[in-house]
Amino acid sequence: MRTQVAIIGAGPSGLLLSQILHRQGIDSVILEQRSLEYVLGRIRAGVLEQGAVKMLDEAGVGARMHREGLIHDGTELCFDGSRHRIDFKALTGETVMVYGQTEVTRDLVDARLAEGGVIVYEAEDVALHDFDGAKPHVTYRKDGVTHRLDCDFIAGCDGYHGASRKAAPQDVLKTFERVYPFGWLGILSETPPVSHELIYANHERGFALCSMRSNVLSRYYVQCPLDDKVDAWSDDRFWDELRRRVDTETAEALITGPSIEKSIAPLRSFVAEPMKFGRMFLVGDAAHIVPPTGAKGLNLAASDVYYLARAMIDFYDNGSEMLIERYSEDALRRIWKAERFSWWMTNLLHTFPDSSAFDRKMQIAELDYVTSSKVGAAALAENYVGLPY
Ligand code: RFL
Ligand code: PHB
Repeated sequence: MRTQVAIIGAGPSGLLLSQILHRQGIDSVILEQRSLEYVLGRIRAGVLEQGAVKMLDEAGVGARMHREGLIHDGTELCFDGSRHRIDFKALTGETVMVYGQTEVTRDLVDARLAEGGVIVYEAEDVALHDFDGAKPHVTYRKDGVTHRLDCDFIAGCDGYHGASRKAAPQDVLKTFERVYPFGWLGILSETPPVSHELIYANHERGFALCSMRSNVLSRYYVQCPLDDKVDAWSDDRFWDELRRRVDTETAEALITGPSIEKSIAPLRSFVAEPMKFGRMFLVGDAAHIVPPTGAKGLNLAASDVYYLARAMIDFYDNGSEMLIERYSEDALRRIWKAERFSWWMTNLLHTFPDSSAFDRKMQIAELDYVTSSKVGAAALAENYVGLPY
């Protein structure tokens, strides 16, 4: 089999890249190690920046998002027992869109399949070859048979644990990492959200977040020790802990119900440099991870796709390799700023096991500054709605 771009991974970055290239007449094949049901079962990100919304529109998959997504003009920070609003719209002129990653993925899969796109699910032992030259290829096994896919470029969109980053020459690859000493325990429940905007709460017992997927589906998180087991958290224990970490009004307004999903995610900051190795590119989580506090993971995947699709379109339309050569540099400039913001939000809002009474006072002083100074609030808002591409 031959294609122009071999894409490893059918998560949001692989699907979005394939769809945008297709609309510009560039052919791709996606190889995904899991099944479609497995990919759609993962509950992950929930907040889209305007840049990501624009990318989905340009990919021709924005209709349902605009119908069902919730536009948020601001968010609330809760500390010392009260809530303080950050007005994104007034501070930056921009808003964010609450629309789950599962829905984004579903819309992209539907579009790819409707337009004749090839996604090979349950592709095993995907291996990348010869990307240091002009004729790369990928091999994989499907139903016990080994296949070969020849291509011009390989896009490694296969997430943090994928094969692409591992295939990069390890003497060239540099990695930067911070592992945080806690996780987020998240639940999804078929209850109306407690507030029409997200509430990020700093509390000495640990961080909490009130989020949502729709007007009838809520997503809540509490910070928990890394070694906690999901089974140790009954729904009642979760709701009690959440109530203790938010202000009284929010705690009293909270409508609880049985959880329909419950999981613990570790928090990590990670960047791999460079993101280009000859004719192979790393995209999205394959190259970088952010802690979810700034809601940047999925949005960074979209901006990587923007830079890579632009470069490939320029290559096929004009024969120019200039943007291809610059992909890593262009993408990393934006990535490091999102890494900084996510790290800053994480430090501001979480309780660290070794933090002192002084550290706690610093957090409260900074939260007070951010919520009472227009400049402080604007810096948070500008980063949250997303820096320009
Ligand atoms: P994905 O979504 O991980 O997709 C990668 C795809 O590649 C497949 N794959 C392979 N395919 C073929 N061969 C191999 N060897 C392969 N290895 C892996 C995988 O099965 C998968 O389908 O990466 P992508 O597309 O770059 O998208 C990135 C986003 O998914 C990610 O940034 C966010 O979901 C991060 N994230 C969150 N971001 C937020 O903004 N807000 C959140 O609340 C949030 N929660 C989360 C998250 C990520 C989590 N992970 C990675 C465990 C919660 C979790 C639990
Ligand atoms: C979510 O709804 O899952 C969500 C929202 C905002 C975040 C992280 C996760 O910062």
